[in-house]
Amino acid sequence: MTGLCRDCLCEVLTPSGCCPGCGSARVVRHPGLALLDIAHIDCDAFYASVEKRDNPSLRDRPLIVGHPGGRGVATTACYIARRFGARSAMPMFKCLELCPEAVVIPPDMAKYKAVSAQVRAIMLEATHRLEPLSLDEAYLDLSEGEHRFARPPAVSLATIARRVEREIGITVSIGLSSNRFLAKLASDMNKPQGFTVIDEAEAPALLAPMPVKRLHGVGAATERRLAELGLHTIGDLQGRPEADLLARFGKIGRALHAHAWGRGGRTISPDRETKSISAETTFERDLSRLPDLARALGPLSERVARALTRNALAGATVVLKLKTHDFRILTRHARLGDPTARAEVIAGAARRLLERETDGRRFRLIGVGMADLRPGSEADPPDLFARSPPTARDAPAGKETGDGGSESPQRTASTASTSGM
Ligand code: TTP
Ligand code: MG
Repeated sequence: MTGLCRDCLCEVLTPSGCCPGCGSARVVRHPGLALLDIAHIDCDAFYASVEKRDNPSLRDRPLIVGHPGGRGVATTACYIARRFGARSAMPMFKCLELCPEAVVIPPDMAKYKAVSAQVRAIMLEATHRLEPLSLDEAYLDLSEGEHRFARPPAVSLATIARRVEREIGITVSIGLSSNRFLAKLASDMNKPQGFTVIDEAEAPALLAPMPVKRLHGVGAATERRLAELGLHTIGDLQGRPEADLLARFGKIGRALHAHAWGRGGRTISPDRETKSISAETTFERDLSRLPDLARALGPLSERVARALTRNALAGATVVLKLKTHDFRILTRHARLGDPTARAEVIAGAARRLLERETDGRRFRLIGVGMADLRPGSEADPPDLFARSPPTARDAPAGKETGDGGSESPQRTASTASTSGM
């Protein structure tokens, strides 16, 4: 099979043009269509698409999902709003400057979670080798399973897209390749309603003109370091020997080299665990004084503690996140003596981290998170003598990145997340 009609799902043998069976123009053609089996599926403008589905009068209007009037970021800009330059993760005020006629709707997380579960259920019918990355995206390994020989992976994927459209009323974009990195890159290339196929042979030429930040793991800091070496495009990276990148960047250098040539891992981990739980808030105005900043820690720690308890987890590392007035993100970590799920312990450690950062700088956002997660049964062993605060063996090294770095700006106020690819 080299061609597939996305509407009637039949094999298309003609080298170009519409589907001879149903006349649809939505035909995917690629020589590797029958062979490639690692996919990435990502819903299009997810929150906005759900809102448009539920209120058809919004369908042809620019829509931004976010808190109106707030200082936070837009969670989603629909594709109409994107024509005006508005983007997901852009500050709300900027989105509305670019697209003043946009309708703004506050997010309804419970609804998006329910839709996410429905999409996931459809994907699970194609394969149980499914690794969700967030509410609206997942990797799928279609190399085995009951349908593998009866149906090529591409047919399973087109079926998923068609069912999501017809049964749930939103659209997805699909990337099909031989590894995770290329599959994710592919799903992003022809949004919305894309179905993009890339094989490893064509990857180097396709990647060469792209900026290095398209590579997984290249945030603002790595991008700067690469730029200092004159490495701006993926093609520039392809020109460097692996040994050179390894010497300069260690293990990351090896991964950069592999990804630049389109190589990457294939392993899909269906049972990937939650790696961190966090909550954050954007202030009405920038704050610099410790008492003002610290006021947010209690409620944030409560939210984190509740999420830990809900998931029967405890955390051994407290993470404080701050965003400076000029949008730089700082993260600081404190390892606890014992894992905890108690809000006051989390807040105490976060406060000690905060004390070191309050030197007059102005911050627009603060977040508290827990990493190094363990089963809840390991939390808070009884302290026989006193309820003294736990010893925080603070890890001195923090991470500092600019916006657009490996850490995404305020995606949602509370998140349970897994690490990247
Ligand atoms: P994305 O898949 O990054 O974006 P999207 O689905 O809105 O648009 P695209 O078509 O480009 O995939 O994120 C999925 C959802 O996650 C998005 O609808 C809302 C939420 N989100 C946030 O809450 N904050 C953010 O900063 C971003 C980027 C996304
Ligand atoms: Mg999406």
